[in-house]
Amino acid sequence: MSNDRPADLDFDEYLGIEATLGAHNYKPIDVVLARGEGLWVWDIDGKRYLDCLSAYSAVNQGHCHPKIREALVEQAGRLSLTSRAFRNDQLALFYQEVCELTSSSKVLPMNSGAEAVESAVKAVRKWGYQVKGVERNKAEIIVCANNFHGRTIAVVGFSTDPTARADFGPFAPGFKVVPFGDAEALEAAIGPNTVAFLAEPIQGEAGVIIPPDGYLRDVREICTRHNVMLIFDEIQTGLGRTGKLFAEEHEGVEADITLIGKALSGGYYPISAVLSNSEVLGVLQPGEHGSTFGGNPLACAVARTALKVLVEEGMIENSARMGRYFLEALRALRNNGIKEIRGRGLMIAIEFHEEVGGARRFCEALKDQGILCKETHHHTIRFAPPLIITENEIDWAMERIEPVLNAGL
Ligand code: IF1
Repeated sequence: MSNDRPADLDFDEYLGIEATLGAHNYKPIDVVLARGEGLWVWDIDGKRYLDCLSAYSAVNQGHCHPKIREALVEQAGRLSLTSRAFRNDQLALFYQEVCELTSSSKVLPMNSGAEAVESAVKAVRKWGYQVKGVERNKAEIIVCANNFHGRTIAVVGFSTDPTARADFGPFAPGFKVVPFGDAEALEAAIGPNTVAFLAEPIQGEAGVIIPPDGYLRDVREICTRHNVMLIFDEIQTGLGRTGKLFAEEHEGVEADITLIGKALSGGYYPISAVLSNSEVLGVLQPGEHGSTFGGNPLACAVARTALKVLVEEGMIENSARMGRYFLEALRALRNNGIKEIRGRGLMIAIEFHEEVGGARRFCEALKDQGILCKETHHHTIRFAPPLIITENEIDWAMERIEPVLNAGL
């Protein structure tokens, strides 16, 4: 399918202007995309690619899902933004539908994932002082090594990635780091001022790091026993990515606070949310927290439809089935350059041995074969296609992945 309209610039002009006028805070794969539909995106020359990144799991529903687009356009023609100085006719409906779907009883709507993380940090600190009785300005939150929770100052302040932290200090105090996957280390780190434990159920940016079986159950039990709030950041793992609505469900546990974003709008609009209950979010009083766009009617209308199609079109179940199929196909690859293939649902990664020399060149070669994916932490490729992928399309991808991996190793 060709583009609906000719590109305004040619490839080199796009790259030249970005290099000159844009901050160089990314090193993207050099493809200039112009259109997206479902699994597929097209560049300015009309070349088609299978998207195996899904905008870092923000387009789980597939690119430009027609029903989400329709909701966006319809609402955009009626009312886009009121601020929270007034009420609007979409927010309460979003609250009802997201709470029913996620078994939550209180919601705080924000815009980006990092804002949801920051909002949860503020709420649990206030809960610590006002409910748990922690000494003021002494609240501690425990996080995991190799975490990724966003790019704001407080959040990068508790990152263990030197690249994310270098020369951005000074940072906010009140955070302790423990190894991911080690429940005993968590318990040992809890003190009288601990108010919460914040973790991704599966670490995404770290390279799809799946904790040992039972870890989520263990941290749930430890947090309950010590009256510490358990916060799961499901901004990337949530909304079907791992084959369940939330990754926590793989161990049958329920966090006190669940953070969502990204696919909450199917890639159409920035919206995130802190999902919890009155004990935690009830500590926030008028004027203590907010955001110009938080809970706006356009975001809420889009999110309502994004959640609806996720469930009604069986995307969560498909993620589980196709994840097993994709993992099995990848594990059939016989390459001694591959260190590990891991994943849950359609959150999959291939880690290469260091001597292979990095994963970027495979992403470049796969791009030439019509597959878009992205390396993380140098030696790992992530595969995270939209949750609508079928066996035929995975077969199509494998016909290209195998020769690229074999040629390069
Ligand atoms: C970039 C990474 C992924 C997230 C989790 C919170 C946030 C993210 C688990 C913050 C965001 C994005 C950020 C984006 C690339 C992407 C990413 F590589 F940066 F780490 F997915 F792995 N919690 N992840 O994954 O949400 O504020 O971005 O809406 O910074 O380039 P956000």
